[in-house]
Amino acid sequence: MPDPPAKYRFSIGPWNISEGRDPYGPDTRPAKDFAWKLGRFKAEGFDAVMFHDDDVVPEIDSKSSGDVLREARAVREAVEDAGLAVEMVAPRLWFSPKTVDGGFTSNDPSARRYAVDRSLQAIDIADAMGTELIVLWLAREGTYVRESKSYERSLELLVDGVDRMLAHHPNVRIAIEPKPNEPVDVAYLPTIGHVLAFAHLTTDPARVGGVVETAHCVLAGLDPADELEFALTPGKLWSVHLNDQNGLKFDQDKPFGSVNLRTAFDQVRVLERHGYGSEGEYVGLDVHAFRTTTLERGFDHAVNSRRTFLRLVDKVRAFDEEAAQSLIAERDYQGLDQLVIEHLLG
Ligand code: GLO
Ligand code: MG
Repeated sequence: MPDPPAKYRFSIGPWNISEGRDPYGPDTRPAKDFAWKLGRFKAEGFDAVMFHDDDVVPEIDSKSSGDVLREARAVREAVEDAGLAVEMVAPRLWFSPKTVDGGFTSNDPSARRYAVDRSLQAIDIADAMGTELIVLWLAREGTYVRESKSYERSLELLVDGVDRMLAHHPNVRIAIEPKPNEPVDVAYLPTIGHVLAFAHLTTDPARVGGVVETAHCVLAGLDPADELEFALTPGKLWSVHLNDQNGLKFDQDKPFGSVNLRTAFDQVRVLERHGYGSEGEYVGLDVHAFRTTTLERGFDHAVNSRRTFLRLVDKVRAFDEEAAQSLIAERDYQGLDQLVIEHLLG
């Protein structure tokens, strides 16, 4: 197993500085422009930016492919000028009126074509921005009404879509981000287990991996550390979206460690043990400010998540593994449990 990197590198998306809107009320903070966000990212110790295709090129569907790529190159320059890198590009397939019934798995063939075309264009954008990593969060690929679609047919359509993406560029790597629900009732690829099994249905499984997000694991009733390690073991964890989630409710994207510090410790521990980051992977933070947050504090959730991660790295490195091993050998899991708690209490 590789050693953990001497220094972790962090990524964040422009959407992680948001305006506080929820389904019940409007914005609570004014929007900040992209240049301001880049400045904050750099100043607060971030190394790379995660992008949706339309974070790179707003109004993307109304622009020619030449204009899209020109704008992408300009954004790359701005990112590099700010001293940052581009981690990944994700096609935002869930906003368009065309994808109300899903993208790749819509019952409408023109929606399916749109999803594939837009995903291929996202690969061109990634290429222009100097990254090979595409993140695919399949937000609307699932059902509200089970009888409306066949799972088998939907899997075939998803495989076909991903195969076309793989064929589009010889170096592209597709990291699928599983989530069990929201916005759909029941998603087709709800866990990292589904994602890695799915990878083997495609023409080039070596170029299909995963992104694990803490909150999505909690929503699936699973342990985020186990989900991370399931992908780490075969070398398939190509990014992470660390955050937190208070049980089974709407997706919260809380600061990392803010709900369950012990689970956060366990997540950092598996990343450390597997040398995550030593192949250039970033620690992505997919976190949102609380609606109550003021503009002045509008990036603290990200700064705090990064700080908590680094403090937990110290905690993991200072953990008394020898004491843990001897308690394990005695089958004294009660003692082991308290060892972890005392360690976290400091
Ligand atoms: C939502 C997802 C979302 C994705 C992002 C990248 O639940 O976590 O934030 O990570 O759109 O595709
Ligand atoms: Mg995410």
